[in-house]
Amino acid sequence: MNEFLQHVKEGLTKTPKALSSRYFYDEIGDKLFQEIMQLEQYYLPVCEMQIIQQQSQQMAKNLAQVHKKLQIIELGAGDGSKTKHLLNQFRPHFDALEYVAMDISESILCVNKREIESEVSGIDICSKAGNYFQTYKDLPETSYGRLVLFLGANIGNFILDDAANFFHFVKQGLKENDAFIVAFDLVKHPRKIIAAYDDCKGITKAFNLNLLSRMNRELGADFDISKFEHFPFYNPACGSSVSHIVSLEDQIVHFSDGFEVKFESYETIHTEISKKYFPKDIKYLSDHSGLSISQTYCNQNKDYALVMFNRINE
Ligand code: AVI
Repeated sequence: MNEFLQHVKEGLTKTPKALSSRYFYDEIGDKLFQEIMQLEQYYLPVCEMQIIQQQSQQMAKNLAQVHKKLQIIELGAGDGSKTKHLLNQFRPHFDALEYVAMDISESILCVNKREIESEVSGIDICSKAGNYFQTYKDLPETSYGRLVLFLGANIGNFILDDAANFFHFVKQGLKENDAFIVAFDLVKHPRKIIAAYDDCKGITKAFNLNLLSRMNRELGADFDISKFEHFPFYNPACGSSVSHIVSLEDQIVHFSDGFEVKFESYETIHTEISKKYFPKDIKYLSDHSGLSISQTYCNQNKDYALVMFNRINE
């Protein structure tokens, strides 16, 4: 059975219903996400860009003390619009630089390649489309030092224990002195967070509801999108911003293979977690993975951080 269909059947028959946010990213979802990244209310890219522009030199200098040649692997690379700035600042510090972009979306990797090739010179570029749990595992050994990048606050799309397992997984591909840089959206005023996931233009709503349209397009479902609502909320006690799709009435949705799903009024599908981090959560990831925190690079507001973890001798 098609992987998406299998996931949908499992997710829509359990209680409460849930689908993974990784299925947001078809071609339409990729475009909507690029629009989200331009929104003023979606503050994350601006925070990250500020750190990349002002502190990439320092990151490169720190890494150049231990590696002359560097392979940079970016997991969930997206369109490369921020990474190109980082690569340009890294380039002069190394004898050789290789960039490997990994993303589930083949179409966004094409954008990434175009962007990096046209704006960064003197580096080797390669892209690997697919689930990065697979593509990262399949990477050949390298004599270069390795830096794994996980930007865009993508780590927030894992619950904390899954994030710890992910750290453990990344560590398997690192040798001594290799590094892992992770972008964390830190806890901040709850209203600012809520606004980022419930923007006035309704782009985030369209992004969330595209999951229903995608099931219509790819699985022959008959979701009537107007009978569902986008509903995000934020729990400041644990830093979890979660998004749901709410059914506005009792209804049955049919799929082309005969599968049917019944929704009661106001029943929800959980579609995404976007966790905001407390410092203790970052320490938890370090403690549970054995990757040590070597540097923290913050934006001016100190509410977004790129943290460098290192694999040290055990
Ligand atoms: C990709 N990820 C880090 C985004 C986030 O903030 O969780 C996806 C997103 N969802 C709604 N807006 C943006």
